[in-house]
Amino acid sequence: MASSNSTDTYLIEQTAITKERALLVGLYGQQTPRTKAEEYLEELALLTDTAGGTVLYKVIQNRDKPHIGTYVGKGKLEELKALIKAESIDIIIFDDDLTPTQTRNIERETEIKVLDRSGLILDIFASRAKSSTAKTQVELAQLQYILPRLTRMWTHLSRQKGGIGTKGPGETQIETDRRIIKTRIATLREKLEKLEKQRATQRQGREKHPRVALVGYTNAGKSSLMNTLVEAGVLAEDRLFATLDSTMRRLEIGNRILLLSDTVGFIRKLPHNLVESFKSTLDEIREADLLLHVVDAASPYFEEYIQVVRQTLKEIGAEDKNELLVFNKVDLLEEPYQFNALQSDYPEALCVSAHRGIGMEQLREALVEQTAGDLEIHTLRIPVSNSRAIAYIHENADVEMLNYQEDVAEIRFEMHRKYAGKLMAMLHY
Ligand SMILES: Nc1nc2c(ncn2[C@@H]2O[C@H](COP(=O)(O)OP(=O)(O)OP(=O)(O)O)[C@@H](O)[C@H]2O)c(=O)[nH]1
Ligand SMILES: [Mg+2]
Repeated sequence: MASSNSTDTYLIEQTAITKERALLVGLYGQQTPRTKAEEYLEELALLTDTAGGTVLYKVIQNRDKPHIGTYVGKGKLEELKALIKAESIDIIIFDDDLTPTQTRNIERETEIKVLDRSGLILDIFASRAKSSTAKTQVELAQLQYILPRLTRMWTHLSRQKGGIGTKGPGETQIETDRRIIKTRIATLREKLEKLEKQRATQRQGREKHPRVALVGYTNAGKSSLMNTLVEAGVLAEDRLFATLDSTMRRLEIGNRILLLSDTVGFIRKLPHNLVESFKSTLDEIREADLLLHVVDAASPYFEEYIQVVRQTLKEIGAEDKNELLVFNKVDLLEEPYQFNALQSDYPEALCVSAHRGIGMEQLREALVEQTAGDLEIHTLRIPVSNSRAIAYIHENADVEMLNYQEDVAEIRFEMHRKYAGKLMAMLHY
């Protein structure tokens, strides 16, 4: 922070090249202490930067609850208007979600673009989505976000899609827009269902190995860790939400094969629509046998991040999974006591550095150990006439030995326990 011109307003930086000159606004009070509110704004600034904007000012106001009509109070809004004029601010971004009324009022008063945290996160997701699935998921989330907020911000979009929804008799523009959006939402849902079916087909045959999903707060180093473990060539960047698509790779450790997936990072106040729309990406997490929870050990806020990740896992119905906690970036810990404190506070966790390759051997061992319970070794004698059961074993297990003795096949294999029930049923026919 370069200087402050009032107790609540900070000048962040004055850069020569400015794209969107942004002003960030948050509140502190009984529920959110000032230091917390400042930390949230810091994160909002990172998000703004990721979206390509330049943060000029951060403003926080002492208010227990947002003003029902304008989020900040009347006096503060006047101050903001003056600041916007004086500094040619292009966009004002709020740390909490705004109601449609608040958005409308603030837009009218300030005459600049108004965005809230969810809207900003959606923008970032939209600009980063590459695969067809990610693009579809983001568009669905955006439309669900826009639907209840239809104000004049939507009118330019409906003009773009002019041909699709011609205005029916007696309908207002907003009703027409709503209809267009609802139709589009239905189409996107159908498309996602189709993509989901394709994914399920591609997945067949890969199921015989235990699955491990990398989860964690955004920027914790999940993709970097995946790259170090399997040389996956996944994009890792000092940006929020570098990863939107899940990537799956085989990880061979000794004679054990695991399937490792990299997934989208979590963040505080992740928009609910986004979590819902990313269902198929998040399925990788729900279907995993083990969650490798990556934590940025060098972040002063890592304890809160752990809670945010666990809370989000709960929201997506993955809270009962086995979890292996891994502190990454330990190369950045400057003092030995920081390292010791981590180890005594989280004795079950591992300390690693994806960059320096520290702790990789222990991590590999832990992965084998923690997924071993999912695999069972069986030796069976099966009549060769039961070709269905034999084929099922070949498809879903690692066959270690196979001997044919007249009309019986003796077979030893390692199989995930989830297939045992179905195999037993086949053997009894
Ligand atoms: N010093 C240090 N930096 C690391 C380490 N691991 C990752 N990083 C850096 O942390 C940043 C984020 O890494 P990513 O691997 O993209 O993190 P991610 O968890 O996949 O992030 P998202 O996909 O955005 O959720 C990058 O700048 C990495 O270079 C580490 O062990 N040490
Ligand atoms: Mg990543």
